[in-house]
Order: sequence, then C-alpha cells, then structure tokens
Amino acid sequence: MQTDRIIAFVMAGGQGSRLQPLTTARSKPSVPFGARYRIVDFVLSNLVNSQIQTIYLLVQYKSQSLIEHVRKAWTISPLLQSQFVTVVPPQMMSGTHWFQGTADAVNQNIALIEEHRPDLVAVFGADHIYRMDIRQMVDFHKARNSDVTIAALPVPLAEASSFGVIAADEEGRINAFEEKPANPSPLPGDPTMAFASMGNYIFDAKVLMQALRECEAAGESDFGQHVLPRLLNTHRLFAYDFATNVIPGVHPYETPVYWRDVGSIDAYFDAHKDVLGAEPAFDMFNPEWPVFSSGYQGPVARVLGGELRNTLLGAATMIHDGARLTNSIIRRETVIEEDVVLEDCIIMDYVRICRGARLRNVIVDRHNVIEAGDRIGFDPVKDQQRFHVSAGGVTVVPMGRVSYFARD
Ligand code: ADQ
Repeated sequence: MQTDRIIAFVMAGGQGSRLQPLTTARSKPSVPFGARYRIVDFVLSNLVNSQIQTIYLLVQYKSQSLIEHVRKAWTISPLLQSQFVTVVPPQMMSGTHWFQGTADAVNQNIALIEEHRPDLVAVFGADHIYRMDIRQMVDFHKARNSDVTIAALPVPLAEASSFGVIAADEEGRINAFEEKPANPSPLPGDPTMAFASMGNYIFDAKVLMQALRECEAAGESDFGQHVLPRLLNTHRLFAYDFATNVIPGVHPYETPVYWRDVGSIDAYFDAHKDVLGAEPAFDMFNPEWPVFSSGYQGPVARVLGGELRNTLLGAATMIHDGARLTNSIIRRETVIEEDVVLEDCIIMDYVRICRGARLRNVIVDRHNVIEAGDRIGFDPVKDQQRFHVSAGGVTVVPMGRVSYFARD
C-alpha cells in the first residue's frame, strides 16, 4: 500500500515535427493511435492504473484537440477532489511567457506543488506507447533513498542520439547522464545497445523545487539538458530499468516489455503493426491494466459483407460488400464502400473510402473522402505530388475538411 503523496505533471506540449502532417493541427500527444485511442491516453492510463490520480497536463502547441479530448475522456471522479486530470496551458499561473522548455513548464506551475505539498512529484512524457506500473518505480525510488529516479531501458546504439543516455552502476546509481549525445556510450557488455532515458522521472518534491529555482536563476529550462546534469553532482540519481525491473505476474505485462517512441511517421506506422494479430506485441485488451479513452457512445461496427483479415474496426464504422481489408485499422464513423481494397492501412475517424479505391501502406487522417477508383500507395512519386510520403514509404493523406457522418 502506497502512503506517499504523489502528484504528476504530464508533459504534453511537444510539437511532434517529425510526425507531420499528423501534427499540423494538433499536438503529438493528441494524435490518434489504434482503433480508438490518442497517444496521451497511454501515460494517463498508466498513472491512473497506478493510483496516481492528481494529474496536471501541461500543454502548449496546438492544444485545442487535446483539451477537447481530455474534457470528454478524462473526468476521473466528480466526487473526490484529489482525483483529476487538469489541463494547464502556459501563463496560467505565475508565468509571463510561453513554456521555454520542460523544466520551465513545471517551474511556471511550482505553486501547484506548494499547494499540494506532495512527497514525490512524477514528471512524465506524453509521447509513448507502453504499459507501466509506476508504483514499481516508486518502490524502487524509495528502496534506494533516491532523490531522482529516471525510468530507462536499453535501445539500439544507432538510435541513442535521440535520447538521454545514462551510465549507472549495478544498483542503478547514475554516474553519467548526457542529453542526446552525438557519440553515445554503449552499455557495458553490449556494444550494440545504450541505456536510454524514457523521459519519465520521479522527484523528491523538495529536491525538484530547489533545482527548478536554481535553474530559473541560471536561465535554464530543460530537464534533460539542465536539471538532471545539475543534480547529478550533488544528489542521488538512480535509473529504474524498465526492461528488467518489471515484476512479472503482478500485472500481465508484455514479454518482452513494450515501449515505443512514436515520434516519426514510420515509427508510428510500425507501432500499429504491434497491436494487430492473434498475439500482438502490444495487446490492447488487458482487463487488469486497461487503456482508457473517449467514452464515445456510438453503435458498434456494421459489416455488410466483404473480406476482413487481421483488421480492427472502430465504433460506428460500416464495411460494404466486396470490400477487402488486410492488416488495417479503421477508426470510428468511417465508411468503406463496395470493392475497396485496403492493405496495411490506418484509416482515421470520419472518412469515406469510395467504391473500388485501392490503398496500400497509407494513413488517412480524419475528415476525408477518397474518391472512387483512386489508387494511393503504389507510386511514391505521384503520391508525393498530392500527399506526404515518409522516408520509409508510407503515404499520409493529411486531415481533410469533410464533415462526414456514417449515416447518409
Ligand atoms: P524529447 O522527447 O526529445 O526527449 P522534449 O522534446 O523536451 O524531449 O519532450 C519531452 C516531453 O515533454 C514530451 O512528452 C513533449 O510532448 C513534452 N514537451 C516538450 N516541450 C514542452 C513544453 N514546452 N511544455 C510542455 N511539454 C513539453 C525526452 C528526454 C530524453 C529522453 C526522451 C525519451 O529529454 O532524455 O530520452 O524524452 O523519449
């Protein structure tokens, strides 16, 4: 039983420039994922399932759709005053400016920490797909009498320059931390991997407040670049190894543990393959650790005919006769007309794919109509003229303006 008082700041202001065009009109945490979720739902579900339910969501860039989503999906308890997800935009408290960085975002809201007087503050990113019992990280933090604990896991060395890279001893005590190093050091014993920060931190509340004040005085604004290196010389910092510390059986985790940074179109597209199949790498169905999302009250999907293989259907979708869908994800209120062929596609909400169209390796963002007989995903040069094509060859049809509902 956890007795510490914990509040959480979820950093949801990320711009997500490598997810363009999905982030043209929304922030990265607000990008839809799977058949009914948004990326932000994963961290929020992890916190709530871990009984950490005093949550401030710090938003900034193009936050309207995120604010709407939180309003509709994340009312935790109308009765208990300490259980909420509150959206905090810049300048809501003491700040006079746009958040300059992650640490500045928390610093501008330091009065919330003073008000709640928690023992611990969880500062978590909002950009990842994973399932995590944060209580296990908190127990690890307390067992080591840690001041700051960073969740971390091994990543391929070739990708390590986009992360904070950690060196730690066998107990997990951190002796070096470098934010996005040009030449990351490999893990001892495995030259192909590096030990990367997941961007999720547990802070002793007093240590955090002191560090934020010092950073502000020094004109510093970022956790990875400033706060953590500053504390490393003076405090006890530990790395919680998410890949090995997970206690199997306490909650049915994926084996091996699943964590994906869906920061680029290709990574985002590939992560969707992980939720498909009979035994997905990341199973959305887990009654002990549900992923919460919108409380949409529409009807279930309607399949009038056609052939569906390894495909997920969102609520109120309609699949017409003769359609053939393979390895695809269809979000809500979308209509797939007669003789449409979809292969490896993500089709978002409020889309109509008209008769006979063929799409392969395509993401169609919300509010679109794909014309009858159209071909997308077969000729990157042609697709490039109309849409966006990723480095890995995924065509993205940007958000449209069609206000469309499944009922004609
Ligand atoms: P990045 O994700 O590259 O690295 P950053 O862009 O600061 O770092 O984003 C961290 C989180 O804060 C994201 O969830 C983002 O949405 C949010 N965010 C960014 N700017 C914000 C702002 N001004 N206001 C509010 N929220 C903001 C971080 C760590 C690395 C670690 C990786 C893991 O710095 O050390 O390895 O996460 O992905």
